[in-house]
Amino acid sequence: MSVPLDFIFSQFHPNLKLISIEAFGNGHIHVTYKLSTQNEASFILQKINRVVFSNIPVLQSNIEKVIDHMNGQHPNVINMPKIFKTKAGKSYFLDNDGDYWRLFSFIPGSITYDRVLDAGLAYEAGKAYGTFQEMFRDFSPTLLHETLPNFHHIDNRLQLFEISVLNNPMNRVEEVKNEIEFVRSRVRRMQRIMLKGQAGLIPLRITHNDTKINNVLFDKDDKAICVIDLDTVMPGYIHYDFGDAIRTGAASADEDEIDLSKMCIDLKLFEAYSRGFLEQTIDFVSQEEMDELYFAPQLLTFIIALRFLTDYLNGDAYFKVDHENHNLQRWYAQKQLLLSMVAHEVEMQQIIQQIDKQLK
Ligand code: GN1
Ligand code: MG
Repeated sequence: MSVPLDFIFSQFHPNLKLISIEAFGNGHIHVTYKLSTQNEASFILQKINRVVFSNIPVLQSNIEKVIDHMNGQHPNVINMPKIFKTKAGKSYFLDNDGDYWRLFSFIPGSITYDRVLDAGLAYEAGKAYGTFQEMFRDFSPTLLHETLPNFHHIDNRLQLFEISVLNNPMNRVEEVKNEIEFVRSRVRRMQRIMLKGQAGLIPLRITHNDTKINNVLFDKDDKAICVIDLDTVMPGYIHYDFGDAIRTGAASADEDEIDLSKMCIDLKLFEAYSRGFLEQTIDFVSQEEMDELYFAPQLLTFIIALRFLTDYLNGDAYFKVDHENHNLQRWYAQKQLLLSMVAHEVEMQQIIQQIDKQLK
């Protein structure tokens, strides 16, 4: 039997009484609830996915360091959610079922969007993730543990994919053999950023690594407050953050859109996001990094599409799914988005070059 949520909450706040509990957000990894209390304060309670994260104490210690670093050190960051400690002084609670829980404050009035509906929002999101980059510019990567090693490493993702194709645990390979060919035909191009990184042409930075648009908190006037979901803050290339944000922040449809005719890259949103992002980062982005920014959305859309397809082959062991074909549906939507980015890559490159020129 699962442990009651009010008991979990009492480990962090023994004297506060809960008045409501609701399932919250659209994350694919953890189980998230919003809790309200008598005194009107609200909280975010999460059951941490222990299949995905094998060392939760270390994960939590990273997050504490990241939040401490972000708090109060930049004029654009008004407030980060606070992370609470248990009576035992830990930022997580381990229950009798072996599940780990954590509690954050809910920032009153904050909202998230799964998709960007206008250029103003895209600009704000770009500013938020650009500010994140700026804040961690001088942060030593050695202070953070790598929570999910090789997370956006394309060769790692391809290797895991090929293992799933070979093992074929759900007998789904035959059904998707054209999709497997699609992946294999694109491998070479997708290795470019990794190769430049390995050659020392592109620097490792601290990156967020999960820059979905629903990981930005907005206020009621649609101004970005801060970025959340800090589980994957680790060393990475700037392209990982830029690319993944465009994947959800400049797409014309949801991540799992069924009607593929609705899915394309929206160049107006791309322009607005890029402007917001580059305004914050232009002072330290190198020319080599800048030259690959237009391509980064293709890489990250490919990587995450590949992860959805791999998870489909594995029987949906990683991402939460709403139905049997959900991961496959996500794959098709992301593949469509990738094709649209390829079709518009010259325009995307020109947009970056133009903003670069204007800001320098
Ligand atoms: C997961 O938890 P959420 O939904 O913010 C995933 C990301 C994927 C994303 C796809 C730790 O993020 O890497 O890009 O789903 N997070 C992890 O929507 O794997
Ligand atoms: Mg999230």
